[in-house]
Formats: sequence, structure tokens, C-alpha cells
Amino acid sequence: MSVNITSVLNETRRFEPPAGFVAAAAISAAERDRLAAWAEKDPEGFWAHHAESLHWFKKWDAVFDGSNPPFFKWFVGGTTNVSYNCLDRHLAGPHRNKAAIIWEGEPGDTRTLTYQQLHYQVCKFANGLKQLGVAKGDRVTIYMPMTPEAVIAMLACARIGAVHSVIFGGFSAEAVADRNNDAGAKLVITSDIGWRRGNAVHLKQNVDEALKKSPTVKNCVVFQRARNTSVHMHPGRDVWWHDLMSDVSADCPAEELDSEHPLFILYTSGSTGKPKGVLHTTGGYLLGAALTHKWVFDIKDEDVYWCTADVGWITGHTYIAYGPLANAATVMMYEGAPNHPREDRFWEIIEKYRVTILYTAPTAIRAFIKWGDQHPKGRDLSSLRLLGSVGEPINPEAWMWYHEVIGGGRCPIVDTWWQTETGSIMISPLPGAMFTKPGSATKPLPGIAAVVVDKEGNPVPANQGGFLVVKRPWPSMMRTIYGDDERFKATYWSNYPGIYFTADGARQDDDGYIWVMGRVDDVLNVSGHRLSTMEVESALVNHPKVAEAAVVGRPDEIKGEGICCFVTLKQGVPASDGLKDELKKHVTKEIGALARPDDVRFTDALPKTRSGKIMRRLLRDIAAGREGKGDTTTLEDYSILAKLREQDEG
Ligand code: 6R9
Repeated sequence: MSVNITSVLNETRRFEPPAGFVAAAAISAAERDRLAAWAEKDPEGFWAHHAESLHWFKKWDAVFDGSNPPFFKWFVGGTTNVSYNCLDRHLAGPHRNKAAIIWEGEPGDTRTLTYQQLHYQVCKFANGLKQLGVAKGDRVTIYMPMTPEAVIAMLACARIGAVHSVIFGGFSAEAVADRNNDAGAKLVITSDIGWRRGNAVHLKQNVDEALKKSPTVKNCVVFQRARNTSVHMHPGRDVWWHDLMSDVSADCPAEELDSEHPLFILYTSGSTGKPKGVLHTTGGYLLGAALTHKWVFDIKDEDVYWCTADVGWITGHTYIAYGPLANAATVMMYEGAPNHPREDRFWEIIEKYRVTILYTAPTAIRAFIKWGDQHPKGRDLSSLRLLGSVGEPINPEAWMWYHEVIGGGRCPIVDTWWQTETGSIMISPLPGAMFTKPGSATKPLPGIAAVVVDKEGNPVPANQGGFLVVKRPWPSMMRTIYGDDERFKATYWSNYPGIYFTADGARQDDDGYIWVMGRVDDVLNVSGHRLSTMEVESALVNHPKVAEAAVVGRPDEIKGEGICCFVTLKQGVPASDGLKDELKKHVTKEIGALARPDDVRFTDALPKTRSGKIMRRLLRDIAAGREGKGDTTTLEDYSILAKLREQDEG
């Protein structure tokens, strides 16, 4: 592991939040400073104070137990229940009849569930789980489309203390079987089909395949998403969701669970080897989810809040389900693709439901730019007041487009840095309390000790790249890799003793703002200079003909690594050798001769995970002309890899 990533991104624009936003914001600049100072001085007192706003059956004996690092515990001895906090707590007051989930299916069907209705469904389903023999501590796989039932299933597990493991509906039977076996899942909850771009995704069929190789699974509950789908129900094993719900009681008091009781496992792809089952527990995770959702999204009772993530991603767990529901917010939920039936589907939804907060990913923003401004411009987006970004560094040009075309220049953007492992947002603007800069996630939230360090763990000077680490434990941190404590220690805690290693590179500017430069595995090493792939990609993306770019190194005898760029072009732009040269010149002009691409390749699409992250390690193999190894179970579309390889040979 070497250091000193050279930063070549020169971005100096800054944006103050509008006066009206500041005036109504829950957290002012002064309040932010006060919270940050308090957390530095007395972290335990700070977290304990905020945990008081949750419901506890029994209060904790100790806020924090650091006696066995890195296996930290929070709110030790306290008992609580996440489902109780997300539902029951809201029923006594004015939120009982408030919309909890406003849902739209891809075909256009809609449903709204109030807190009362959601509570009823969750209680019944929780009793259904019990009827199938699911007990506290058992693992349950959820492999569902983006329907309210996915959230109902999660909350029902949480209610009885079963540990859920949600798997993206886009993953293969193989991926489901691997995860069932790793978790020792007892039950699978799925659906006959899900809708994606007008096509049925046959979830139950995949489960049937997976269950041939999942000996621990005893039962499978099947939600009926479509009429007349001919799924095979395996006698004695499979049960319809509606049959299970038909004769169970709606009386299901929430289990009193220890603060450290496991809440869920979520698998995240390792760059090599098998996916890691990130384990989160109850009290600390809930606090992180609820508090960050309230602060970062400045959530108000009237908001219609829309996070476009899939529930199979950590963003869906924390910012569709647990955070917003703990805050009694109204959550917009959409099942399908952003370009079905037309490329303005998101903007139509915002217009129709008067969405006020939109939280999406740079990959989606770049697709919207590619599809053209006419789509958002043809819809009324004036209800929006706040925009969020998550998943990757956002290129400054994409940030500017988001700000101007979607936000109409009036909505602050919260660029939120965090990970499956961190449980909740770690670095982000508080939107009414600070100015933003396109491409910077700004500063750590109060209580979060994220810093940029060198190889020895010393802080690096301003504007120099280094490693992003977190120096102090925080409540929503992962507790371990399920079943593999040693891998947990080796992956996150062995680079710096006592300090959490994020595996991301970053730099801090003169204002102390953090610029995340992407995974350190992706860093290029060109003639001894370490460059961030993200910065070269940003230079490419600000060329008017480029829609998206992925940059990887490939072995080069002289320079160590040569720069290979995979580029997708905006709609209607023809690929040509002339354009390749133009792009090489453009990058050289933008960031210097050091970053001059050796190779530019045009492609229709880039290999991505289901959450939209470019899988650069797969492109590295292609650029180097070698057979790929390593995990591809999180790849969204296998055909893209095949196409890229064909082009390479052709
Ligand atoms: C929430 C989520 C985590 C990795 C993380 C980093 C990248 C996420 C980012 C960002 C720059 C942001 N990442 N948000 N990079 N700016 N705002 O994405 O979790 O799927 O586990 O990915 O994503 O590289 O380390 P996860």
C-alpha cells in the first residue's frame, strides 16, 4: 500500500444554500458547529443524548463497550425493537393516518400504506413467520421486487428478532444459493415475478434453482405480484403470501431485543473471493439511520421523500426503510426502471406525487444527461427542495447538471459518502448549514471522526491524497463479517491498529472539505504518479460528447501502467478515430500530459453492479487482455462483459 495520490481535479465553484432553505432548516451552521464540538469533547454523552429520542423498553447500562476491539458494542444492556420504533411509536400520535409508503409499480399500479396499515401488515406477516417456525435469531432471505412487501418482510423479521438478508432481485440463482448457505437461512421470501423494463423477472424460478442447493432452507413464501403467472409451488415447502396472511392474527407485540441483537446481514462484493456478509445490529444501527436521515435530508412532516435505490442495497435498507420510517416520514417507492415506458419516468413521478426530496446515484444522473434535457424539462419539478447523491464520487459536471436541470438552481445537493459497512451516512453536507462544492462530500457529520491519513496513519497536508479512515467507533458501524471474525479484522482493522480502514482514497482541501477519489484498488500508477481514476473520468465526462467513462490501468513496460479509457457517448454521437484523438487531447488539456490516455475505447455500456458502481476490476482484465477471475455475482448485466471482450478480439 503506497500513498500520495496526486490530485489533478481543480474545482473551485461553491454554492451557498438559498436563504429560504437556510431559514427553515432544522440545523443551522452554528448548531452544526455546536454538535461537532460536543461530539469531539464527549462522544458517549453526545450519542447517548441522541439515542434518548428512540424508544427503549429498557435503557442501556453503558453507552459503549470498547473492551474487545474491534468488536465494539453500543447501548449495552438496553433493549429495543426497530419495528416498534418504525411503526408502533407513531400510532398514538398524529402520524397514525399519515402515508408511510406511497408506491408505484412499473406497470403504473399504485398503492399507499399509512403507518396504521403498514403496522397491520407487518404484525400479520410477523405472525405468519412464527407460524412457519421462524424464531428469534433465525436467518431469513428476502429476494423480492421493489414492492411494499419487501419492506413489510424486513420489518416483520425485525419485529420478531429474525435476521434478514436481502438479495437484489437482479441476482442469479447461484448468488441466492451462495448467500442462503453462508447465512444458513431457514426461510426464503420471494415473489412470482418482478417487473423490469416491461419484462417479467422470474424470481420464484431462480429461487427454485437456488433451493436445490440450499439445504438449510425449509420454506419459501411467495408473494403474488402478477395474476396468472404459472409458478410451481413445491408441496410442503412453498406457501403463498396471501394464504399465510389469511388466517393469522394481527396482534404481534414487538420482541424486546438486546441492543446488540443482529438486525440484518447484507452481502457486499469483495474485489476477490466470496461476498462478505456485513452484519448490523439493533440499537446503534437504528440510531445512525434515524439521526442521519433527519439531519442530512432536513426531513419535515410534509415532505415526500424519494430514495430511488433498490432495497437490496444498503441505501435501500437505511434510507428507504429504517431511517425514514423511524422518523415517520412519507416514503415514495418505485418498482421499476427509470426509462420505462419512457425516459421521463422519474420526472413524471416527481410531478405526480409532488416529491420534495430526491436521493439518487451518479450513475443514474449520467444516464439522464445522456437521454437529454427535454425529459426533465417537460415536467413540473418545482416541488423539489433538496437533492441527494450516493454510491460513487459525483463528477463535477454531473453535479452541475443535477443542480441546474433537476434542482432549478434552488435545491442544495447533499453528496453523501458512506458504505454498507458504516450503516449510515458518514460524510455529507448538512444542507442548511454549509456551502457545497461540486464533487465534494464536504465534511464528516458531527460525531464521525473521518480523516485522511498517510501510510503511517498521520494526517496528510491539505490537497494531498491519502487514505480515508475513521478514528473513533460510531454506533451504526458493522459488527463483523457474518461467520468470519478474522476476515473482519483483516479487511478493516489491520492497516492501522484501532482505526477503521475504508479502502477509499481522498483528499482534504483548504476548507477542510473532503474529496473522495474512489477505491484505493482502482488507483492508477503512471510513471510513479498515483492518479485517481475518478479524476480522469471526470475530465472525460466534461467533454460535451461523452456520457460516461471508466478509466483503468493496464500493464505498460515503460510507465508501469498505461491509461485505458472505456467511453460511452451521448445519444447520436458517432464513434470515430478522430474523436479518440480529440478525447486524448481533451484530457491532456484538462489535467496535464501525465494523464494522457494511451487507449480510448468506445462502448455502448459499462459493467456495473446493481447499485450502479462501475466494476473497474473487470475492465482491468479486459484492458490487459486476460481472462477474468474473481467474483462476478454482483454484476448487473453479463452481456456487457461478453460484448466488451468481443470488441477486444475484433
Ligand atoms: C452507500 C454505498 C461503498 C463505496 C464507498 C465509496 C463509494 C459511496 C460515495 C462514494 C464518493 C460518495 N461511495 N458514496 N464515493 N462519494 N458520495 O454506496 O455503499 O455499496 O457499500 O459502497 O461506494 O467507494 O467505499 P456501498
